[in-house]
Amino acid sequence: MPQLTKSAELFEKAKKFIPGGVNSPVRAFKSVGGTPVYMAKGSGAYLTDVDGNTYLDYVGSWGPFILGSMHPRITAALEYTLKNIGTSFGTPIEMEIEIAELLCKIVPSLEMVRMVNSGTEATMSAVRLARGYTGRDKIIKFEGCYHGHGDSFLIKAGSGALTLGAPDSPGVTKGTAMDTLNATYNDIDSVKLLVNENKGQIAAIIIEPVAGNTGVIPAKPGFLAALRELCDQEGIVLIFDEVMCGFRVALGGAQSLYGVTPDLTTMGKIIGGGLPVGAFGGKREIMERVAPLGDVYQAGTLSGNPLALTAGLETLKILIDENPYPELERKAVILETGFSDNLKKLGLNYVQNRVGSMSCLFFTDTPVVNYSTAVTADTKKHGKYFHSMLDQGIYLAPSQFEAMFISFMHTDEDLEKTIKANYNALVASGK
Ligand code: KE4
Repeated sequence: MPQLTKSAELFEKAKKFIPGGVNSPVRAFKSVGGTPVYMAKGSGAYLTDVDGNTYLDYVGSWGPFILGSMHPRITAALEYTLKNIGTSFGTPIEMEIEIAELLCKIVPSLEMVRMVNSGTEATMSAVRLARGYTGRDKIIKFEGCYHGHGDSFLIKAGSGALTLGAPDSPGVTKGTAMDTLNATYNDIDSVKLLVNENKGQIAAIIIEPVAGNTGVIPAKPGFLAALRELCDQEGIVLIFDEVMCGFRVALGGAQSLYGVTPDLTTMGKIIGGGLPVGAFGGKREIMERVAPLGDVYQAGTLSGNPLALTAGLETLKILIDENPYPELERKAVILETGFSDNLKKLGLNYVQNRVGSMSCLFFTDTPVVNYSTAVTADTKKHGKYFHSMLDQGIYLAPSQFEAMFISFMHTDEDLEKTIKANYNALVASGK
């Protein structure tokens, strides 16, 4: 059982100066209880906390660390930039062209791309662009999906909003909320109903093509293609929010895995390699509406800064050079199989959803295909499970409605250790 003395002291102090003691709500351990663990060092698949306890890391900074943290090539590239280039100029730099060209080569939907500093900036900008391009106001999102904390998205949102039981946020005006419609994930009829009720008013449909903020929910076969067809028929901009699943489930993201090409794609996490980077891009005809070429305004002081792009570029180059995806799939299957063997031994029918190296163990025996089936999970049992795993040195997302990420640095021994801990934690969580 790790001693969390220093973490507890720091958390008490943090709460004096920072709302809830954290700079992002889902870190606060609210839904699992207990004290958030203050990390002091990350290396590869491991984290070390301020009390000196080490953990196997399955959060990976919420997705960026597909290669593990502090990858030697990325740290070397950052050192070079710091010594020889600089952190930010607020001017165009060559690296911006390099990453834009590379992204357009890798991601099927990208003909042009704009760099920003977070996933939220990417999704906010993509929706504003779709509204500007179509001249329409409404958007359709999916209950439980999370697209960052932009006002238009905090309506039946996932991730931390769902974790805290506040999927709708105060502060979002009625005018904004009325332009956001929520459909049911994996239910094309629910989308068609909204489209028909709002004929000619829908600017965009935005979806996580692999939902990762309601736990992990794969799109059912044919669902994404049906969305594509509907958007083509209705002149609606189809936006794939690949902030989490992009470069995670495949180098070209979910759109390359499923063979469905959106009009716009939003990106983040992995393309920053642990530094703040987001991006949105897609069809040239749409992207040409972005200022200063077009009239849809979007801007950012630190967009495309040399330091963040260095980490992002090096990450992408490693993914291209080393193609970690087959090995990530092999490791993910080991973990999934180990967990399901444990569930069988214990006579438990909990549900596991997985796409590539992102997965979720739901504490429910109901197949999880959308928000309403995800929330049948027993969050109290999940909380006990979480703490038992933490006590055994396994750091998971402190929420039932988040994903578990395997990195290229997790070894088979690490996976075996995790499977053993999973058995003990399932016992501890109670039948
Ligand atoms: P950021 O603004 O947090 O960089 O990205 C927002 C975002 C947009 N789209 C998707 C699909 C996302 O998953 C996210 C952010 N993901 C959460 C984790 N589920 C970030 C963790 C947090 O909020 O602290």
